[in-house]
Amino acid sequence: MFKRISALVLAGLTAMAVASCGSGGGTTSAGTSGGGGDDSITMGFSQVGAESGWRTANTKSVQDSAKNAGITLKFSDAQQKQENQIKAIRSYIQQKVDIIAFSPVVESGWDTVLKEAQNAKIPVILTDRAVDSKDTSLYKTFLGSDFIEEGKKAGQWLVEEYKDTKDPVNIVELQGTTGSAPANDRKAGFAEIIQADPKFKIVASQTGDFTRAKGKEVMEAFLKSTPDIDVLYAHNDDMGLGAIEAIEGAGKVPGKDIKIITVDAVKDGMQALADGKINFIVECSPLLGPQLMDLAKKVVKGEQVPARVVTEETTFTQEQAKQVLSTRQY
Ligand code: GYE
Repeated sequence: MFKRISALVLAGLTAMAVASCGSGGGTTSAGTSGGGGDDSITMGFSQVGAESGWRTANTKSVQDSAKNAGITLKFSDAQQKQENQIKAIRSYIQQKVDIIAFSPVVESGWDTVLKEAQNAKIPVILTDRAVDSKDTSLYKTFLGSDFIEEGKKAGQWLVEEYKDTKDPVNIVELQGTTGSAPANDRKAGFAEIIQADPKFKIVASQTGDFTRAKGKEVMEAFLKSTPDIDVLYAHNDDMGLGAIEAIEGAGKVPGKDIKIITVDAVKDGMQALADGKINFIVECSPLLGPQLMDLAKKVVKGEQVPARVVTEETTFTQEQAKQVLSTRQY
């Protein structure tokens, strides 16, 4: 699988890829690595977008780790559009990269393009988000968090927090990108835990597309349409932070009048948690780069890798956030 192809040729092909991705609005850039030589690995990486603090940290982790591992990275940003990701993957196939890694924006609709990569004998690694393809031979491994577990942890905190009351607890939910693995799974994990007690009621649930702007907009609508909101469960920090602006704008106190649970634990989220505006954060680590590069090297060499690599994560209360805030990397 090692390519005897010079950096110059690769650069030329990358320029072609930029042209072919152009109409879809995606951006492509080639990172150069210190590796070089005949046995250097070229990875084509299709990123979801730049929708959140998590994503920015994830992109940096992938780019830095490729450099450190001596892997030449061709990186493209799909701006949260599946069609852009499919175009990017097709262009990586054309360029005969050694390996393709991508974080699928949604779960469905990947079989055709993954089959094309398989036919071209280019291995694929899923990173961060999963696909729902029945044929698991279409990818070598899936590296990322257990999103169901994250949803469960959010639910468990809520159950504990309200254990002494029998009154109804009205919850609004800001979902991530519709059809994405983290939105589907964080919703399902949370629902599974809270359904054990009928006092917990999800009174409104809508997508905020994992962005601050959408989180704010949807929370404003919730505040107008839904009286007596006790709890907000946001599938990521960014939507939670947008919602905080909406809550303050409505003259309510986030963290007190409305309790807030989010997922990710990026710096801005952790700051809001330490400030008492968020009540609990379930961590989801974006620092997948080093593990991704290790797996890529093994896969290119033809070594066996585990079918699933799960990231280790924790949770944070307000007190814990105060303690770790200064050392947070992202
Ligand atoms: O939680 C969110 C991002 O796929 C785990 O995507 C990722 C999610 C993350 O936009 O902030």
